[in-house]
Amino acid sequence: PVSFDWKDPLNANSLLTEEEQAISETAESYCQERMLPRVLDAYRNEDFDRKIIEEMGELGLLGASIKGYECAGVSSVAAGLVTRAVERVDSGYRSGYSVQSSLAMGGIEEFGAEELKERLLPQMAKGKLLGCFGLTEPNHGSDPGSMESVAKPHPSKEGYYSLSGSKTWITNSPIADVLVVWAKLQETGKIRGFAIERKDCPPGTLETPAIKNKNGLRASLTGMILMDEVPVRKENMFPDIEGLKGPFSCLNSARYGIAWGTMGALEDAIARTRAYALDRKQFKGNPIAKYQLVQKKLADATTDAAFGILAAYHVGRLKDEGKAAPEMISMIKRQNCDRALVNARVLQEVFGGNAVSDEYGIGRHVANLFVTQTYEGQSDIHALILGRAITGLQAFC
Ligand code: TGC
Ligand code: FAD
Repeated sequence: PVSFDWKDPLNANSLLTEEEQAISETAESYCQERMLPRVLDAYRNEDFDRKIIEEMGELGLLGASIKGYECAGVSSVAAGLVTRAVERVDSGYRSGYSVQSSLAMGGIEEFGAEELKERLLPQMAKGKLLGCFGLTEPNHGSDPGSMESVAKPHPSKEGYYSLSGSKTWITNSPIADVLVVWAKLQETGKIRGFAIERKDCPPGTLETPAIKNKNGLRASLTGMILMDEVPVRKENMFPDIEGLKGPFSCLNSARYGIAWGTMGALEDAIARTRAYALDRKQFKGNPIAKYQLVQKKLADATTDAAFGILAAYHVGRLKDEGKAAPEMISMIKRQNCDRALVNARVLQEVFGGNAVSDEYGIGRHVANLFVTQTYEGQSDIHALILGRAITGLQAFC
């Protein structure tokens, strides 16, 4: 008879090409051997080791699905497998990775002028330049279309725009070299994308203070972007895209990645819980894994992870065929983030009092997964995107 593997219950591995399996193995080994030993201290100290991005660059994992510009040009499924490997360790590390790969590099690749791509992307692929993506503002999160950041011709520098405004909750911003920022062009009132290069900003025009004391995603750096007449070369504005379509196109790739990533976090929560439940004995020396209520928690979580992986895999294949509608991505982003959070929270109970110790890792996943459910479109916002597609009626306002 065919045997059942609780680590891959529906044999999703059999759907992968040899190249995808090899990329997944490279990413999993790196993440388990090099990232995992760092995460507990990083989480405790709210610290992100920038060397991680350079190490991932050396392995060819950054911007992995981009073709050209010294990027690997792998399939969307392979890129998803890397994301899953990183988030198996920690959602914060996956955030730093996703923002670099999908939002900053992805945005520049999709919309930047050729000169900008050639200048920045190879350096970003090596991890020598770190990117961030500024869409959210203090007064406009779910509704970025109302943003207040503004770009206008620079009053004293010919060939430059001047950007003013503030962005908040921006992953990587405190140490980013390249800041992809969305602002309204004053002349037209339309949203445009700009690649700000920190090295070109005169003192006092750009500040990126860190947001400290987070109660989740502590292994990722988050900050603001405060712009006071930041000069940006006209060539650094994305030439042919205006409106929300620009940032949302970048978000399609990042949201797709989160659908894979959160399944990695859930799989790690399952593995940790299974090991703990087999080891911990209560009532007549029985391992708690023997009890039906504990087994149901593991069965529910394992089923949701297996379904979530197949859904992400399927949308990845459609994406490469140009057949993935944004609503499909909303569906898997919402479902996988929600199910990862709900299941991790239930699995946490299996650890009893030890769940409260950060040594067991489960509480870290629960706190992180709340954030994944919130950023890149909070789950209820994705429900409304789906509701609009189902009914033809928009319920946002
Ligand atoms: P709406 O009328 O729906 O759309 C405006 C224009 O945008 C186009 N569009 C899309 N294009 C491509 N892909 C998509 N997914 C698109 N969604 C919309 C649309 O076709 C339209 O184009 P056009 O040419 O007709 O102008 O705009 P709305 O203002 O009604 O939007 C409502 C809503 C709720 C859907 C949207 O604002 C939304 O998704 N809100 C959520 C905000 C969000 O996701 N923010 C993410 C910030 S980045 C982040 O969180 C990074 S965390 C990363 C990490 O650390 O891992
Ligand atoms: P709000 O928009 O104020 O929403 C609050 C609540 O109201 C939510 O539950 C929402 O679903 C609900 N709500 C809002 N409108 C409606 C409606 N019409 N109908 C029903 N319910 C509604 N942003 C970036 O641009 N770049 C980044 O790199 C980035 N990184 C982040 C990292 C972290 C750690 C965090 C926490 C956030 C990050 N964000 C980033 C911001 C993130 O995308 C926003 O927090 C998110 O989009 C929600 O916006 P908000 O926080 O302003 O919440």
